[in-house]
Amino acid sequence: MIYHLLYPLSDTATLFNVFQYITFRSIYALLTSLLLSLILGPVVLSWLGRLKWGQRIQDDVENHVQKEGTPTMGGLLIAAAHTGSVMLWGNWSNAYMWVAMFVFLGFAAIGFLDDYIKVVKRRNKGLTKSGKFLAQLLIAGIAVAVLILLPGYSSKLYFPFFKWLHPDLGWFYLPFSLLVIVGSSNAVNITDGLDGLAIGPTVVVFACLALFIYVAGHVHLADYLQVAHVPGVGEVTVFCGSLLGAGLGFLWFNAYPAQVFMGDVGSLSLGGTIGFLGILAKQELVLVILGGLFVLETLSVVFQVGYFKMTGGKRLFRMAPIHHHFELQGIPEAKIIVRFWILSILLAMIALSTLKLR
Ligand code: 57M
Repeated sequence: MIYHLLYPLSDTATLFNVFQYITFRSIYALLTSLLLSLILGPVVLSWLGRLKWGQRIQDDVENHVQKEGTPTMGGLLIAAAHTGSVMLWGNWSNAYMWVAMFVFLGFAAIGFLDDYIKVVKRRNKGLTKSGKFLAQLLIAGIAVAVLILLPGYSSKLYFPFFKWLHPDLGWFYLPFSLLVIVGSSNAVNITDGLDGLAIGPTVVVFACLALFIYVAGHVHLADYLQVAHVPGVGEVTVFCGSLLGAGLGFLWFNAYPAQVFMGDVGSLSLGGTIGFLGILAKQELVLVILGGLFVLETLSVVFQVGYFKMTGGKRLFRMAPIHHHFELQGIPEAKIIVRFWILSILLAMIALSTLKLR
């Protein structure tokens, strides 16, 4: 809105030219959503508390029992701060921005419904697994179909390290992208089991995705780094900046010991959006490195379940996802969290280095 109101004034005063710059608006989108979440945080927390929308805790990990009743659905705070900031700083005529918003809010709606059934209706299971999965496929499918139909977006798959290799997947790009988006959404959800464990790496990932998307949208930078150029996609950097700010604002309250959990409304929307932004930036494969922490958490569950079935009841880890394994080894929660953050920063650096490696 600010872009549409103030940039036209650059005809009368050149100072207003600054509102056309993506970098400028991304930084202010970040600061706005951060400020919004810090201001709204206490209000949302006491509101969730008054409604008694608190987490019910399974007692299989002993030191989680004390977390009983912690307000959940804090993802609503992220959604409010992010939406407000994007509406203020984004260019409303950019189609990519709207599709990204559709994915974010679509996945948030699925998560909200799941949380609502679990927390408010007090039914343990929430949405059925298949219902949740189908809804995720539907949102992701609509978004990717729109993307493929947009002029300027290609269904080619770009490989890191081998920059000359980019086969066109055609309509096969659709199921491939669905796997990326839905997989990413569920991977972040699985990781969200300790205070700040999901939001910390998510913020790191958004910072890198902002850079990847800016490069993809910039004709000269994309050409220089030999990565895919997607005309118009640079505007989504503002969207990334805003999510980064909203994520940091949420971390303020979710940092150990957490005053609020994000709930599925947060984890599904953030995860789905990470997958979608990776696709927008044409960095689908680099996303495996960038979001490597989420991949490792998911693999720990896959291996745990597989090993359990193969050996007729033996366990590979004390408990999966792997953060529970470390907890049961007696490592303090705060230490596990910070170590996982360190790992996610290292992985992000490796992912960024692919811009220069070939
Ligand atoms: C979400 N939810 C947290 C909170 C958060 C197949 C299997 C791997 C599925 C997995 C599962 O259910 N994952 C989905 C995990 C829960 O957090 C809520 O859920 C939201 C995210 N969806 O925002 O609302 C608990 O996590 C803790 N928490 C924090 N701080 C936070 O900031 O401490 C969350 C956020 C909260 C709180 O205690 O209540 C969760 O872990 O339940 N299942 C599991 O993760 C279970 N693992 C398991 O059963 N492993 C088996 C097999 C199936 C692989 C095995 O190893 O043998 C664990 N779940 C729990 N305890 N609660 C087991 C231990």
